[in-house]
Amino acid sequence: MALLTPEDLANMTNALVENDRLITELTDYSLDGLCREIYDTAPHNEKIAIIPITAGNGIIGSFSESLLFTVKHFGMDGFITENTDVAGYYEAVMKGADIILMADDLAYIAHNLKNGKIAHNQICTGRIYAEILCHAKDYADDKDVLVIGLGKVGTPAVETFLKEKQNVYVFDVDSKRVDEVVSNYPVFKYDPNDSKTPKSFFKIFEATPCADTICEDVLKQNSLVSTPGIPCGISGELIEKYGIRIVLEPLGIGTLSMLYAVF
Ligand code: NAD
Ligand code: 2YH
Repeated sequence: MALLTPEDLANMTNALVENDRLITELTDYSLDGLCREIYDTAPHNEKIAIIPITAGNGIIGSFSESLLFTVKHFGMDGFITENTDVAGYYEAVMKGADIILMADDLAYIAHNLKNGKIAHNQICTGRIYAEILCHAKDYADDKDVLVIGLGKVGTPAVETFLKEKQNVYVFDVDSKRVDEVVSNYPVFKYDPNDSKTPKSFFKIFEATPCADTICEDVLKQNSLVSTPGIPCGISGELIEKYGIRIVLEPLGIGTLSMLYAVF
């Protein structure tokens, strides 16, 4: 399990604002507008409590602050509890929280205490980054999408692409995982040696913990890359050479998706 670091979050506020601007340009929906569209939900003045959790590797500098920035940036009401863990949970409830956000090393969840809905970051992150590719206007005619990384974020992305009637080509460094996904879903193995497989793609989704997973061969001029993977899977050199447009941000996009999943 890859853990976020304070360095990953250093530029998070600018990245969220910049990605929201790009998503609006690509889809005609602001990020919160797109979440509203895909979940068919909306905020109703919920009070959102963010509880720092010390379990495992402990508190990550800027993690809670980045969540609070996301909440406030999209016009919602939130606070970070003064206490951590169970005492923080008690404090959140006593202060009238409607929704709890909290993460340990294994799971980052949103739980709506009023309606009982619960959301997991990996599922909601895969979903929103996939939906961004599906809603990108200039890329709507081409239904082929390459998914790199078939883990806990990549798999819900595959499910989202299938729901959105895309032709899904999958790749993972773990060939057993590729075989599992190909046998469980109507998707194709990405195989550049097979004449029926597209060699390059306008739409690429990446969710791995590795750099340089997106190689030159799979790129077209102006491909759109939607990637929650940390670190970034494509080099700055390739981004420039192919005029790649890239949606990539370490925490806020997935967090907003989780909140709309529980409204
Ligand atoms: P995971 O471990 O469940 O899955 C990662 C998958 O990538 C695995 O199947 C692995 O075999 C594959 N992989 C590893 N190296 C590869 C390579 N070189 N080429 C192709 N496939 C490769 O991890 P996850 O929970 O799905 O998370 C994936 C990434 O997304 C991590 O970097 C995580 O930190 C990040 N993440 C980001 C956000 C966000 O908001 N930006 C949210 C959640 C997770
Ligand atoms: O970053 C993580 C894990 N990768 C789980 C999220 C799944 N994508 N957890 C964050 C831990 C936060 C810490 N406990 C805190 O500051 O509260």
